Amino acid sequence: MRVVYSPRHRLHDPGFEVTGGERIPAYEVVGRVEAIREALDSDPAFSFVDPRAFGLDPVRAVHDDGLIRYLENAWTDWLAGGTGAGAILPDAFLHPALRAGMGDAPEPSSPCGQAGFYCFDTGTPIVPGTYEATRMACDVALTAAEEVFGGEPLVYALTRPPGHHSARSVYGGYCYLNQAAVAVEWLVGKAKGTVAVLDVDYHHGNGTQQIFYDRSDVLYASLHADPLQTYPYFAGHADEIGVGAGSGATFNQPLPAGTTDTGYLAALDRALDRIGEFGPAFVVVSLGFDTYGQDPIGSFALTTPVYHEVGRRAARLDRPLLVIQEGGYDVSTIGRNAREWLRGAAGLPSAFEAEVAS
Ligand code: OKP
Ligand code: ZN
Repeated sequence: MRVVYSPRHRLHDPGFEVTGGERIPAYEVVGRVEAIREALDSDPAFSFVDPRAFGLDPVRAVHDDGLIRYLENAWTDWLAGGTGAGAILPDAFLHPALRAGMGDAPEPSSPCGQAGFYCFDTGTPIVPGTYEATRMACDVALTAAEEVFGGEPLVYALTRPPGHHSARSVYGGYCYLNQAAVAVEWLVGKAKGTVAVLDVDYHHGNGTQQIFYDRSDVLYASLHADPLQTYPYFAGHADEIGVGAGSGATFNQPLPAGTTDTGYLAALDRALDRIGEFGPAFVVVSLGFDTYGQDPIGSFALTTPVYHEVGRRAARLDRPLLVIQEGGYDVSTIGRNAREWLRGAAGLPSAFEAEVAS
């Protein structure tokens, strides 16, 4: 199985986030993707491929030009603004109620104001290499999409930062550009057919949902922690089903804290049934391992063997699978969990069970 990977994800490494009123060490670290790379590198079932450059057009197809321009220039403008801070985080947000009944606010020229105009949380700092890394994540996902379009049945885009929280014109949730959405839109254009997204990250992919909410040619199906209790808080409810032509093409299953392998697989089967009925030309998986029982920010109780089974069931859709890495923050287990998922999807036996038995 081909794995598209670039070491340039390392350019993005803020080192901290602000969560619940505290400045804490970042969960979204370089070591996450490096742990996965090492786990796959030791297994001859996986071969690594370098990304190719696709330029900005596929990114422009899903993101607002203002957001792209902001991410490209944010660091230079921040330095010119002279605050001296080593990372960009907003100090005010464009909360919709602030302008209720008053129409749209113009984009500020102040670097801090711009950050609040384009960002929705305090967990997603911009540092000097952020734009290059998020652009690279798009090229990695697009290269994997091209391989799948060319006939590969299963390709893995080993990306960070993640992307599924970034919407058409706003970023957040450790995400900047939404590489899964970029790849989906590219595949829709190439295939002149439909694409389904299976989002199995612990968090709801509010960005991907928003980008395709009115679209009948992209089904978004997600299993995630209940947004009433869990980030991103404001999207991912079961009654969000899409709008207009896209009505019925969004399928959310919020799951309770403590969700076990059994409960998870039952929800997965409902999502897979929906995808099967939709009959897409391609399936794009937003893959997260923050559903794992030991994940430091998740509340589910999944075990390593279930990832092999989830991959196996996704492959039973019998559609080409483009798998894109999103979250998962337990660096000590993310490598083996990813290897299990992908081996399951490839129809290969579990490597973990063999290791436990020996
Ligand atoms: C990105 B991905 C909870 C804070 C949550 C942001 C989480 C972003 C997850 N106290 N912070 O979906 O894995
Ligand atoms: Zn997540």
